[in-house]
Amino acid sequence: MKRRNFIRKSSIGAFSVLLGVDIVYKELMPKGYLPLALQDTDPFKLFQKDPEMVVLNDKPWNMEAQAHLLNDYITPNKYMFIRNNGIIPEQIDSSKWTLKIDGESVKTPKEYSLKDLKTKFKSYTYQLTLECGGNGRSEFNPPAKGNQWTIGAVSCAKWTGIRLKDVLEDVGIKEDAVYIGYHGADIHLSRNPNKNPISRGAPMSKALQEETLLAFAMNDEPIPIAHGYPLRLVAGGWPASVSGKWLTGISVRNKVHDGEKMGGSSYRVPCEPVEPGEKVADEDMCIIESMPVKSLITYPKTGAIIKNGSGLTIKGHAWAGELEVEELEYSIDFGNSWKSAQLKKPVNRLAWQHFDARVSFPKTGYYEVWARATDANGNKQPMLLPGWNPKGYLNNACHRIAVKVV
Ligand SMILES: Nc1nc2c(c(=O)[nH]1)N[C@H]1C(S)=C(S)[C@@H](COP(=O)(O)O)O[C@H]1N2
Ligand SMILES: [Mo]
Repeated sequence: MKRRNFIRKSSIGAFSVLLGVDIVYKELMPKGYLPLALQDTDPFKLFQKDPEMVVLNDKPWNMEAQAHLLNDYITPNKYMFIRNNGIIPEQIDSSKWTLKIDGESVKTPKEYSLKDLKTKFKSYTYQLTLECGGNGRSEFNPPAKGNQWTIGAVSCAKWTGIRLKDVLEDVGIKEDAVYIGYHGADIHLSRNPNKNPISRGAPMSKALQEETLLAFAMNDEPIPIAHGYPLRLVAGGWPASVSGKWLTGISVRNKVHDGEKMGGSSYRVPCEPVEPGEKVADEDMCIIESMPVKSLITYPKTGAIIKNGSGLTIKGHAWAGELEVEELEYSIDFGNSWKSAQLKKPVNRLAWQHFDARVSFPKTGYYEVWARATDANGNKQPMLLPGWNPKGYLNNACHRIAVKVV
């Protein structure tokens, strides 16, 4: 890791952005002095993330949770994965922040200040599941390039903001609108100002949903810097790459948005299943929309030791993109037989659902507990790996934990 280089290249202003606060007395610091928080430590972890979060890359910053850290119904800031494609904006002045709505399919482009957005439109709060399309990538074979996410690139925080649909209505959109694309203030890794790290989007049907927000708060506080302060598009249930951070613009398009990471194998999978390792032509790739049914056992932590005869209560969450999860089953015999867990309804559409079950084990020994969710259309999670695809997206295999009964 070349953290030192990263720090030397940045300015004190950028440090403050990373820390989320101003460095008081910065003008009194000896020349060339590097504050402790910016030396060998990772600024996200020191004040914002739990030390148990796993850093996958620091250029750009990417970190994931471990299953047992995600036990809360509402994911707290410190356990939320970070996925950045570029460099976090180095100067953020929320008093000057604007959102521009433009594109072929708006009648007249319009620009709003943050204050306009907050005062002109009604606010809503929803808990929304955000899962990176590449969550679970590390299991694919042949291996797929990219962050080697295991299971921790998923969160379900509480987001507060205004409806994108209310803003689009205020601007006035044309009948030929088919897609929206977002623009963020982050910086390309090459620092070339003409390049965008990412600019993705979604069809109008998703853009106009009640739960699709322009959010300014997460878990009742301003959105943390790493998660898109001061404004973020949040589209729950779809690959989290649709939820643009540090949002400066939305383009309403008369065709499928063609921004960075909308084409090739980015967030796209073969429309029909292929052999592992097979080359797939561009026109045979389809954009990922709703995420597949999935679940996570968040209690106990894998490796738990249980006293014989005492039994165990397992806990976790299940989610299924646009759909509700209908059933959650668990198995202690490697998937030979399954029992139903208790599954709660979601607090709102697109929020994950909690489950728990009282598990008993027949005798001492090693066991694995597997969880399998079924969505409202009857789709079940595969027990092991689902279909291979070039970038290793959509791994919704059953989550498993190991336990020893002694
Ligand atoms: N502007 C911008 N928005 C972005 C990204 C990014 O790099 N830049 N990454 C996307 C991807 S791929 C994911 S998975 C989510 C991660 O959100 P989080 O870091 O808040 O968990 O943000 C999405 N929005
Ligand atoms: Mo992602």
